[in-house]
Amino acid sequence: MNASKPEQVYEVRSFCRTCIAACGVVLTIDQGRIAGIRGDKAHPVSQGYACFKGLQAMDAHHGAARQLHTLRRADDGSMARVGTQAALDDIAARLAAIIARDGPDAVALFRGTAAFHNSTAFRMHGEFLRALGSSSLYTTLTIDQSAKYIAAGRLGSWHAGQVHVDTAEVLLVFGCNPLVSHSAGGMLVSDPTRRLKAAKARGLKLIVVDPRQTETAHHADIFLQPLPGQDHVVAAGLLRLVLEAGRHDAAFCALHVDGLDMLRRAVDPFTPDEVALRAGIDAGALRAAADMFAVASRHGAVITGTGTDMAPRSNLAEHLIQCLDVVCGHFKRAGETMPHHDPLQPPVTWHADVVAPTRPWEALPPSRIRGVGQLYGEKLTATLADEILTPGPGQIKALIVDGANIANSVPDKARMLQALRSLELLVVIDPYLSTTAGQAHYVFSPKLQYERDDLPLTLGRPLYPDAWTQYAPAAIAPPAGSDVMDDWQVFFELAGRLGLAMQYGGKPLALDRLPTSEELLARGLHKTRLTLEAIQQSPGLIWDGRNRPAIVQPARPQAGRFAVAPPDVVAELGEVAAEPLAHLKADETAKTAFHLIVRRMRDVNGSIGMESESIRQRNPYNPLHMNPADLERMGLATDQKVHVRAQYGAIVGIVRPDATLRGGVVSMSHNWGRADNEPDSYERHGASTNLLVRNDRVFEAINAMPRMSAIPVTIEAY
Ligand SMILES: Nc1nc2c(c(=O)[nH]1)N[C@H]1C(S)=C(S)[C@@H](COP(=O)(O)OP(=O)(O)OC[C@H]3O[C@@H](n4cnc5c(=O)[nH]c(N)nc54)[C@H](O)[C@@H]3O)O[C@H]1N2
Ligand SMILES: Nc1nc2c(c(=O)[nH]1)N[C@H]1C(S)=C(S)[C@@H](COP(=O)(O)OP(=O)(O)OC[C@H]3O[C@@H](n4cnc5c(=O)[nH]c(N)nc54)[C@H](O)[C@@H]3O)O[C@H]1N2
Ligand code: SF4
Ligand SMILES: [Mo]
Repeated sequence: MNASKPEQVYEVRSFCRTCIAACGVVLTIDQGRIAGIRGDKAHPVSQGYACFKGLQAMDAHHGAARQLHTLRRADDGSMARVGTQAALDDIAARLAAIIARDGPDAVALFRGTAAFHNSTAFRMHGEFLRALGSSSLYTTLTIDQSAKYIAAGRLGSWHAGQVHVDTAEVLLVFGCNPLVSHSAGGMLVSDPTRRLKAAKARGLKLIVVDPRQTETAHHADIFLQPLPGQDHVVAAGLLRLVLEAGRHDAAFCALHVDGLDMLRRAVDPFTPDEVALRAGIDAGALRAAADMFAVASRHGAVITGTGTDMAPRSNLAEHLIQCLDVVCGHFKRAGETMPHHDPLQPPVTWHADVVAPTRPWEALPPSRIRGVGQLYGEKLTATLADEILTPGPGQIKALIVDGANIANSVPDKARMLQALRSLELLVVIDPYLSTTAGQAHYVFSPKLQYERDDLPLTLGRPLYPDAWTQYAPAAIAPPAGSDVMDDWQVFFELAGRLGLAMQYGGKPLALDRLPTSEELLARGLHKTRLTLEAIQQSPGLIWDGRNRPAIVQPARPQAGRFAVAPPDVVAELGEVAAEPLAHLKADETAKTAFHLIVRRMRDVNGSIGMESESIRQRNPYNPLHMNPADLERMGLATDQKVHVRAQYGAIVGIVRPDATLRGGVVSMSHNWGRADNEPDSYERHGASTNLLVRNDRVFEAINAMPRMSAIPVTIEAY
C-alpha cells in the first residue's frame, strides 16, 4: 500500500467504487490528501472515462460532512463520541444476551450499496453470519431487480449467457436507462454512451420501451412510450406477434424449450390492438418492434432495469420479456467466444445449454410475513420492518447495517423508521450521519474507497463486459486522529468478543491477531486461478479477455429445458387478460391523476454523493419531473411546491418541467429526505418517495416486491 508517504506528491492508479462501473482512475496525492482524480486513459476497459460523481470523491474523503469518530446515541437522542473498544465491548455483550435469549436469527445484517463495492466487507458479512448461525441476511437486491431471480427460478437460464451488446444486432431495452445508470446486465457499464454509439455504428438496432424518452431512448431506432406498469402486456403482445408469424427459432425451441404451445395460447388475448389500448401505444409501432427484434439472425438480447422490475406484475413482466430471448434463441451458441469471464470467480467451462428452473424457494419454509422464506440465501427486504415489529420466533432484535441508508431506501419509510426505533440494538457503519445512522445506538466510521485495499465487486456471474480485475491499493491513510477503520474490522472485532469460530476464504481465521486487508483479499482468491501478487504485479491490472477467450462448449447430456409457461405464470397472465381497463375510465380525479415512476439522478448513486458540496450545488433536492403540457394544464410553474398524494402516504414535491416524460407520468428519484421529512425541509433534504409505498398492499408473490414504480398519485398545488 502507498498510504505511508504523506510528504510527497505522487500518483496512484485505482478504480472508482462509487458505482458498479468501476472505472479506472488516477489519483494525485498531495500531503496525504487526494488533490486530483482523473480517468485512467491506460485502463483497458474504461479508457479514460470517468463521470462527474466519481470525480467528486475527494469531497467525500475530505469534506466537512464526514464523521470521523465512533458515536453512541444518548437517551435524549443526541450522538456523542465514544471509545471504539468500549463500543465494541458493549455491542458484543448485548448481542450475546440477545442470542442467548432469542437465538442467532434475532441478529440481522443489512448489506447496502456501499458495502457491495467493498470486497472485504462483502465477504466478511457472510462469514460473520455463518459463524453466528444467523440466516438473517438482508440486502438491497430484494428491493431492486429480484424479479430476475424469480425468472431464473421459474423459466431457467442459458448457461453461456446472453449475446453481448458488442456483437448483438438488436437490443431491446425495457425500463432501464444505462446511459445514466451505467448498469444494464453487464453490457453498458463504463463509458456507456461511447459503447452504445460504437455498437450502433456497427449496425446495432435499438428498441427502447420506457414511459420517458430517456438518454438511452434518444439513440433508439424504435421507441415505445407506454403507460408505466404495462411491460407484461407489451411483452405478451410482442411474444404473440413473434410466435404467430413463426419468427421464433423453432429448431432452438424444439431442443431447449418446454411449454411453447401453452405460452402461445396464454398470450393469445394480447393482440396488437388490445396491447395498444392497454399500454397506450401504437399497434403499428408494436408490430415494427416485433419485426425488428425477431430478425432472422440470432444475435439479439433483451435487457430490463428497475422500471420493469419495480412496477406491479414485475415478476410476470420479467418472465415474459426473457421469453422473448428464449423463443428467438438469442443466446451464445457452441463455438462462440465468451467475451467476459470474471477472473475473481473460479474458472468455468461455459455450455450452450439450459440451467433448469429449480424454484429453489419452494424447498424452504415460507416467510412468516409475506413471500418466500429465503431467496438465494437472502431474506426479503420488503419484509424487514415487519420481521422487526412482529413478535414471535424469528423476530429481529438487533440489526447491523453496513453501507446502506435503509431508513430512506426501503419502501414504506414510516414503517421502517418505526421498526428501526423499536430495535434493542441498531449498529450502523456509515461515514455520514445518514437518516439511518441518526436512529442507531452506535455508529462506526468506515474507511472510504481510496483508503481501502480492494478488488472489484464479484457476484458469481459476469458483471462486466470484459474480463479484467485490478488491485486498488489504499492510496491515502484515514484522517489522523480519527476512529476510522475498515468495515470488516467491526465484524472481526465482534466475532473475537463473541468467541465465534470464523472462517475466511475457506480457512479458519485467527481472531487474536488483526489481519491486514491484503491478507484477507489474498485469502478471498482461494477458488480462482489468480494470486493477489499476480494481480498486484501486472501494473495493478489484469485483463485476460483478449488473451484467453473461452469458447462455448456444446450442450451437456443432463442439461435442462426452459419452462416458458409454468402454471403460476399462465394463471397470472389469465388474470391480466380478464382485468378491466381501469385506467381508461375517466373519473373526477383524472385531471390530477398521475403515475409516479422511478428515476436515477446522474450525479448521485442512491444517496452516495449527497453529502458532497460540489454535487449538492447542482442537486439541492430531488425534483418532481413533470411534462410541460401537464404543468400548463394544471396551472403549475417551474419550482412550485405541490402535494404528491398516493393511496398510502403523501409528500411535497418541487416541480421541474421534463418534456421527455409521457403525459400523465411524473418521475422522481429515491433515497432523499430526512427522518421527519417536514415540508419546509424539502428544499434542503428532498422528499422521500418511500413514504408513498406500502409493503403489504400491492406486492408480488414470491419476492414480496412492493409497487415502487407506476404508483398512482394525485398532484395538486401546495
Ligand atoms: N447515476 C446513478 N447511477 C446509478 C444509480 C443512481 O442512483 N444514480 N443507482 C444504481 C442502482 S442501485 C441501480 S439498481 C441501477 C438501476 O439502473 P436502471 O434500471 O437503468 O435505472 P433507471 O436509470 O432509474 O432506469 C429505469 C427506467 O425505467 C423507466 N420506468 C419506470 N417505470 C417503468 C415501467 O413501468 N416500465 C418501463 N418500461 N419503464 C419504466 C424510467 O423512466 C427509467 O428510465 O442504477 C445504478 N446506477
Ligand atoms: N422508492 C424507491 N426506493 C428505492 C429505489 C427506487 O428506485 N425507488 N431503489 C432501490 C435500489 S435499486 C437500491 S440498490 C437501494 C439502495 O439502498 P441503499 O444501499 O440503502 O443506498 P444508499 O441510499 O445509496 O445508501 C448508501 C449508504 O452508504 C453510505 N456510504 C457511502 N460511502 C460509504 C462507504 O465507503 N462505506 C460505508 N460503509 N458506507 C458508505 C452512504 O452515506 C449511505 O448512507 O434503494 C432502493 N430503494
Ligand atoms: S461511472 Fe461509476 S465507476 Fe465510473 S467514474 Fe462514475 S461513479 Fe465512478
Ligand atoms: Mo439498485
